[in-house]
Amino acid sequence: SPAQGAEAYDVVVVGAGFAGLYMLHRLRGLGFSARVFEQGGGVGGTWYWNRYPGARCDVESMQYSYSFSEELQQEWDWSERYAPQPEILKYANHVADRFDLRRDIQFNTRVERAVFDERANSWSVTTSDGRIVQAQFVVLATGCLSNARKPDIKGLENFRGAVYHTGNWPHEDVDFTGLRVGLIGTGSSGIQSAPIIAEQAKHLTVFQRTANFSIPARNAALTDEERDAFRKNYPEIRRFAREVARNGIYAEQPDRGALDDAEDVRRAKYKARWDHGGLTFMYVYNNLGLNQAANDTAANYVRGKIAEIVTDPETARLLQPSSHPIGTKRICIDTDYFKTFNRPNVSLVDIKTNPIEEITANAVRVAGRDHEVDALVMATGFDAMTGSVAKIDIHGRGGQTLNQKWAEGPKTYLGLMSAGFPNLFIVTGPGSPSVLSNMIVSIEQHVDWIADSLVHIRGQGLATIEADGDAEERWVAHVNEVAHGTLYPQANSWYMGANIPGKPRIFMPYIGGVGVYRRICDEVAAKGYEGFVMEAELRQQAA
Ligand code: NA7
Repeated sequence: SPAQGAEAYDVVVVGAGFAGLYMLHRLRGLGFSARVFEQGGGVGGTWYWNRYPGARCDVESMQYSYSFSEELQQEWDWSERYAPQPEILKYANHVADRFDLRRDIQFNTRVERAVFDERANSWSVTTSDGRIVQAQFVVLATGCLSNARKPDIKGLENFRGAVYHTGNWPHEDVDFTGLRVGLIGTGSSGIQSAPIIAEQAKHLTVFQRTANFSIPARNAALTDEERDAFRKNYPEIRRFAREVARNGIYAEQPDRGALDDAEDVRRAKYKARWDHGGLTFMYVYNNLGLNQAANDTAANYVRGKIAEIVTDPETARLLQPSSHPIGTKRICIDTDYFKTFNRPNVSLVDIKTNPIEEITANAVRVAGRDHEVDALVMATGFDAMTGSVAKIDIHGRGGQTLNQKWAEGPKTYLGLMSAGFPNLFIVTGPGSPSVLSNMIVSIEQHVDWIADSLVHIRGQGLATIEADGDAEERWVAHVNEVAHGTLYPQANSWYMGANIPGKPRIFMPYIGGVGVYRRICDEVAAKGYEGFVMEAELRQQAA
């Protein structure tokens, strides 16, 4: 038990995004005392920070929502097929209010350090306001795309205009009217924001390192009929998303491979999905992620579309992705992205062939030419999946830090725990489907699993739960093996840590599918938490 007088909780939760909010709600319902620390000034996590123009979820709103409360899912009205960031943030705030969560959340507070006390079997958690609190358990609900990364580009500090990062956007309105804007990065954030910035700015120059595949969203207002269709069928939709769909999204599942259809049939199917819009483009066939020739058919279809949309042939050529199979970098979902390059005030600069030489006071220099800009938007992504965990100085058994242990890449058992770090859970950590799935489906599954395990521990009067080292090794090998049976590791993606110089190249998420993964987690629990070590007594005290 913690030192007399110290502030103590059963559980400290780090982060008040969708994972932290639901974790807190479950813990309360089970009678655990809990405290959430959140670095932002409000709830919502990634949706609190990513306020850039055009920010939107690429999972449809009726599915990118909690399922744990029937009243909530019946009563909340999503306005569009793909919810814009302000509406998702409003939803997160609604959930916080509706379930009275705020009183246990401390905002504007970072967790800086967490040290496991092997004698007390509890964590000492140091926060940025200089306090230390004790907790038997710590849950890292720190998010997968939450540590925005501004790259080190030579001369950036000399730039005299404003520099923004999409993942850390100001709360006040940013007005680009009359300005020449430079946009660096063409992942989802760059692709979503470019068309909107282009409408406002005097000129937009997009600096592209890797051309990306993007599918039209076909976003539209949701009708009452569409909302009702979901609401009536939610039990089946949610069951399917959890148990059947590989990525936690209810959609028609492919039953054949791309090469099983004749060319004209295949094109007709791609066209139908292109016209329908959204992520389901990739579910036309079941082998696009597995077979290069199959993948080429989809990739070529999209390249053809880009060539049709973009009028200038050289720009069209540059915008056609060639460096990776379609889908092996997160596919983008856009509204008028490619069309934007037909505007007279938009230009594309290839920084693959000739990388940015330097940024000067008022320009981005590429191949000896200065592209003058008044403002810069960095859409350069995140230190994904591990970045926010790594920022916390976590000490487990024997004083080992998690950063030391993960120096060659993250190691977890089921993405939930890491050996040597007892009573420390991660929600949607590396080694779980996380970013390859509808995050809310994965968050709910992890939070429920963690909640159940805590009830088990309390019921049995146990002191600790910890991943067994051998079980962890086997899981890491399995995650790796499944990934290497696919085309995914071919891309220099953030799934691979490839966007961060020096980060180990490991395919981080588990690609076996959310249904398979859920069954594995459930079986592990049913077998008395197989692969986890649980102790009633204090290991070190006996020694
Ligand atoms: P992403 O998908 O990581 O995209 C970042 C983009 O920035 C990508 O085009 C990168 O090119 C580019 N980038 C990164 N560093 C540099 C440097 N140093 N110079 C030039 N260009 C650079 O981040 P997003 O925010 O768009 O999206 C993240 C996820 O959020 C997304 O996948 C959805 O799941 C939601 P690269 O491809 O590395 O060559």
